[in-house]
Amino acid sequence: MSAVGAHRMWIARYYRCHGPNTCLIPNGFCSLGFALPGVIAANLVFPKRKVMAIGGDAGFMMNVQNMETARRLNSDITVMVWEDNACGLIARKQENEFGRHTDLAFGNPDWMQLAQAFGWHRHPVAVGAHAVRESVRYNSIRAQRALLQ
Ligand SMILES: Cc1ncc(C[n+]2csc(CCOP(=O)(O)OP(=O)(O)O)c2C)c(N)n1
Ligand SMILES: [Mg+2]
Repeated sequence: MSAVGAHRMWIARYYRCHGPNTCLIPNGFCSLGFALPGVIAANLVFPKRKVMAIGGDAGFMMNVQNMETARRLNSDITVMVWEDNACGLIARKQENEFGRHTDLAFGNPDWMQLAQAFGWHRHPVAVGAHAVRESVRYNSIRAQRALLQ
């Protein structure tokens, strides 16, 4: 389950689907904040499948309250947040168009405290494809609600 932002471009280009309808990317209206409620819904529809959302920090924070929904529904999900402390895609688009961008930076919460507050497991991911792969594998098996950052 992809959110909307710079990460979406990477998912669309590089994620290898192994079956139809197994990678959902919001197009058209491209609603920011789609991924967390989306992956909770995916887990409700397919409770036995491993489901994961990847999103940016702006989109994740837009619907952060659904961390409580996931806890209440006992969702088995993994959520990876790509943190750049900005609306990255918009900054990039504005730079391409105008050579500069407006004030698109913001601060984030302490992810550890956020995860703890909502009863989630949190895991900082080291840089590199191998580390990311291992972290996703480990957390999707071990943790019921994992927040990877
Ligand atoms: C409801 C809504 N508001 C605004 C937008 C426009 N928009 C598209 S991407 C984006 C920024 C996304 O930032 P983030 O989630 O941090 O992802 P990043 O690009 O930094 O990876 C915004 C504001 C949108 N798609 N949907
Ligand atoms: Mg961002």
